[in-house]
Amino acid sequence: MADRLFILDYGGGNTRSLTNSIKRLGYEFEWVKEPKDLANAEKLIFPGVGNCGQAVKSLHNSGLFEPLRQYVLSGKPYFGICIGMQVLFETSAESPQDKGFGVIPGSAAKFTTSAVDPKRVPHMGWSAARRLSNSSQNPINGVRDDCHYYFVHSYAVPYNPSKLAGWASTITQYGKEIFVSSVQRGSVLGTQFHPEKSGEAGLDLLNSFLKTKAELNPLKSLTSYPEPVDVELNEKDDLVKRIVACLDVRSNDNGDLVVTKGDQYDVREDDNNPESTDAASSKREVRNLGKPVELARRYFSEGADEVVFLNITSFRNSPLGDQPMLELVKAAAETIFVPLTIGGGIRDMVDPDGTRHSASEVAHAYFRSGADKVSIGSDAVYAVEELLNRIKTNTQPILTGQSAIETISAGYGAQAVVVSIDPKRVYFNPNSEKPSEEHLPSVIYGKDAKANTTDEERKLAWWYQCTVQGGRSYRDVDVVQLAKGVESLGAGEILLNSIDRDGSKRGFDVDLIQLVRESVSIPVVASSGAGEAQHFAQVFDATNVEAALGAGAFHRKELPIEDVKNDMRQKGLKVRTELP
Ligand code: 1PR
Repeated sequence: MADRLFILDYGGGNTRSLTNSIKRLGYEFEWVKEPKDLANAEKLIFPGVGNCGQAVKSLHNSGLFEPLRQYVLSGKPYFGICIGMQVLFETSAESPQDKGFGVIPGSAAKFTTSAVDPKRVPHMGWSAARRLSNSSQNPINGVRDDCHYYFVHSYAVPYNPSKLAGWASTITQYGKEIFVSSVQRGSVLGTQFHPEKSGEAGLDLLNSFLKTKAELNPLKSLTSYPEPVDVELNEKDDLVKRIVACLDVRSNDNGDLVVTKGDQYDVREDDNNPESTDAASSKREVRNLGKPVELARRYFSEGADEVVFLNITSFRNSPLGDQPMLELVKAAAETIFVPLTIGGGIRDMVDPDGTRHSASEVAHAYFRSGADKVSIGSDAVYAVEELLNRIKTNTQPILTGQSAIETISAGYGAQAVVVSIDPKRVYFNPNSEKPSEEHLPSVIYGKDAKANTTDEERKLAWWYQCTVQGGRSYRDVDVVQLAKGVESLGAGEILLNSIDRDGSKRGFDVDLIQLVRESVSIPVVASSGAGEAQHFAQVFDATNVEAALGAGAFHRKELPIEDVKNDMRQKGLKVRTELP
């Protein structure tokens, strides 16, 4: 008989991924709704997402803070995930006034970025969790040295050997900082990473916790502490490069949701019979490359590190509650245990009956359906246009806090907000023309361009103009302005597409990727143009970008994800390994 498992949902973010993982492992669970439920819990998981201070405040407001602290002290099996681990410590610099349980000495601090340690914050991606030689071998702790786990956080507890001996179980190096990636003492376990989003390795870890018979190990009865263990900084940190599978989704002419794929954002097939005068035979069908959830499941099983769904049909006639993409995300989250991003239509909306929904409400609906991140396209361009105008006219406050990026980032953390950029090259003759002053930072001269550049292009120069509505409308904003603008508004990551390279299989626009990556300090996902395995290693080597995305070549089964990863391994790039 399995132990009575309870999950504590403080209303933060996406608990659906965790419950889907537990169901996939074949266990039942109950929700902690009020303090008295903790008395019935034989095992407890606290999945924390987003802001530590908000989690602590929620626990106080619901009267759960002290009962939960007593549960942990009692030594009953506890698994704290991300914030659920940080709350075991004394405080977090994220909100020093909101004290944690203080069960473990120490505090979480924000990652630092500097010239000598130019890492991107948040730490968003897959890293190793290296087991300390003095960590206990308790079967409840299934963290493995030979796998990678998914992290998404801006704060972490620095590793202090003497202070944390007996608690720190694994450490992880990010940039030039070594932090505690998991803790365990007796039956109390915590991970900074998200096992419910860490593929089979994460499921295996959850299973170790769930299948190990509950033992009561009151913390005050545990009196022995191992000798502290020092850890040296490695030349390279533990972060691996991410391979992202992207599914552009739209309804076909029969109203079914299909995976489609643009060729320079044109998602319709070539004319079947262009000479024909018969409308039916020359009608250009929406490319149909498969069923969204089925295809996404295939990519998960093939080793995709992340899945992105981009809804390129805004379902204007559907109220928020009936958005077809919500059902799609729910279905995908049931069997895909890596991060899910949903983009397209993340903006203020009005139901057909006139009910208004803020962008934050729209995002909340997707988070509760199982999405980890939302991606904002058009609205981000409009927000940056307004920001640039406020700066130009010195209209205070410069940051109003009203944009979709700002409200969602404030509510769910920067790591939950991706901005999708759809730029188009604007060529000009460098000998006789040039763009307006403000766009000069986004100019590339063909003679200096890197890989994948034609002779014709070498004679020219170009800047990158941003578009909205899927490339249908051009705006007077360039990629550098947009990238810097969305970062200042609170975006946590940039999905950098290229209309020119979309569907071309010519390789990524390396110049664009490098230009944008050097203008921000948040992670960038290279997108558009992948056609061969070597295109991925090429863009990682040329730009050191955190992640690279494929779509058409994956959908048409021309390029297995495993081939991409093998090519990267052969070239010395760090790639996620699944369970051996
Ligand atoms: O403006 O917030 O509603 O968001 C709309 C979203 O839909 C944006 O992320 C925008 O990029 C996307 N989108 C809109 N129209 C299209 C289209 O193709 N007609 N898809 C579209 C853009 C870009 C990538 C693509 C890569 C890789 N797709 O998703 O998959 O270019 O392709 P490849 O590997 O085949 O070369 P909003």
